[in-house]
Amino acid sequence: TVNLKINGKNYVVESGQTILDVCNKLGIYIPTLCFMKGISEGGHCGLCVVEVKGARTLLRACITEVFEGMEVITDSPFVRDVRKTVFEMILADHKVECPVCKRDETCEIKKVAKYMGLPEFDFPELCEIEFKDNSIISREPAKCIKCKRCISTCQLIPGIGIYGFVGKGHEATVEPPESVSMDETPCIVCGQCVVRCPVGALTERDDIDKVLEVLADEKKTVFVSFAPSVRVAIGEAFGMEPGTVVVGKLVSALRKLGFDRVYDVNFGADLTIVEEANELIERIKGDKPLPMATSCCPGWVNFVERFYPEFIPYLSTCKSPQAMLGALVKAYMVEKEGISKENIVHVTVMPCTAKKYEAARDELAGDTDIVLTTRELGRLLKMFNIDIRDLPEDEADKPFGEYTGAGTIFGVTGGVMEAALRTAADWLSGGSFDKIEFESVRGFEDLKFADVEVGDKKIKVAVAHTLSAAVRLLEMIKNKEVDIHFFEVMACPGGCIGGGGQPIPTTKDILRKRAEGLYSDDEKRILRKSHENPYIKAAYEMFLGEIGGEKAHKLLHTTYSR
Ligand code: HC1
Ligand code: SF4
Repeated sequence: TVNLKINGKNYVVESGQTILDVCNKLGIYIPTLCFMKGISEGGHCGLCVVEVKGARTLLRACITEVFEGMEVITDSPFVRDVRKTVFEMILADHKVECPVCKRDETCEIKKVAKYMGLPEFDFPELCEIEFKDNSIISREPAKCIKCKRCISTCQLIPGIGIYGFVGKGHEATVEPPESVSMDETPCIVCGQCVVRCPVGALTERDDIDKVLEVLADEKKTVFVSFAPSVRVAIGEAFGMEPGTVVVGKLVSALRKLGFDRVYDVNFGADLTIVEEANELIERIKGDKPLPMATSCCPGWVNFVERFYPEFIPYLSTCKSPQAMLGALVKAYMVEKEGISKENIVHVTVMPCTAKKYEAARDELAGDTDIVLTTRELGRLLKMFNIDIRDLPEDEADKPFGEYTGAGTIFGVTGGVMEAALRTAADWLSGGSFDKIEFESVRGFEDLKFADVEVGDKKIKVAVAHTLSAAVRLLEMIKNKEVDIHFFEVMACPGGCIGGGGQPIPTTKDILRKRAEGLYSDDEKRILRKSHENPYIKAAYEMFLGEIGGEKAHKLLHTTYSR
């Protein structure tokens, strides 16, 4: 430990930490626009300067380690003055359009501006860059403050490295190579850069207008469905505690917006499990390639198609829950209700930017028409002054709004695996498998292995989240260092609870709370195994025929490309 003084008070703290680390833990605010623990710790923005007794200049708190006897002043007229100049320079590079900026109150520049109070600012000339890239991951270079967070995020989380600096000095911008649009890069659209951007320079393509258009069109029957992890995150957009399960209020909110039917992607997740567990058992018994990989995360599917195409045969052919639900509901409405297909619209609310990409895939054409992220739904509700906190609990429409606990845990890493094991183990043991919770696939370790004994059989599985962990697993499989039947990959840290479309910020603590929310939703359900969902059973009996049969295959399975 070291003894030091901060703002005149004595503290004893662990050695080896920076001043910023120590102050963050003590709750002493030091502004910064580039620092992000584990991602960007390099001292780029210059806002975190502090006075250290004996030093000839101000020092950056993010890169200066504490030492015995150190005396630090984090805020003084001099420190403020320097920070003000630094902030003016940052603003000079930033297109200020706060009233219409998507980042709204989550913008980190606004937080710093609040700290600055309302001093006389030399308001800089507005940045003149006009270019805007309207890809699914939209870039607005005029707002970029060159903090480098996106550069390191893309290197560390998906492990790709799309972004770099183009140009020099004041003229430099952060771009994909040769300044192509994001759609032309091998970006897998996970959106992790978006949730780490401190400002509105990286956002998701905004599809709110498309939703308003179909809701206003009387010819259209518009059904909406929302993903597992949206129910534990959307509350945050309204100041609720992360992880609060707001499924009933969310249903009310969507009805208020005017959707004709409100369904639940969790039903789609239950359906996916029934098909996927069946596919796994067929693969174990038959001669199709093993291990089988989950295929519900489009960030992961994009990654396999772009970087590991030799693994395409291992991907489950099951469509994702989003696509399965869309395909089933549309076919059902056409066949049973006589509505013509072109007048049915499926809108989804997803924690995920890559789901926008998935919806546009040729192989899944028509299953999903418009995808909104959790954040976009938050903005849409605010446009109509709908505050989720004030709404009563309501129930989703039957039959496609009913779900089991297995469906809901899809939203957290290990959840798809656990849901699949609940069903596969039951089937392999002839319906006598009592265990519901599979602790061995839970938790935030980025790569986990587990063996599940079912009678005299053993199912060997692995779970990875973040693609850098997935790459380690793929290399082990290639080198025959592991022997497994089935593995789950989710591109985002923590799975979809940490998706690129979720409310900002997403910290480790927030991830933990969202995960707890999903597990508590699971625990409260009477039915916790997908194949026990009575409406899933009815869907097969009345409409789909056999699990894994011809009609199920036509509607619920897909192929991959590239
Ligand atoms: Fe996910 Fe899924 S869990 S992929 O993370 O399989 O997006 O929440 O909706 O489709 O169910 C996302 C979440 C989501 C699908 C399901
Ligand atoms: Fe999307 Fe979830 Fe995959 Fe992230 S983990 S890319 S949020 S599906």
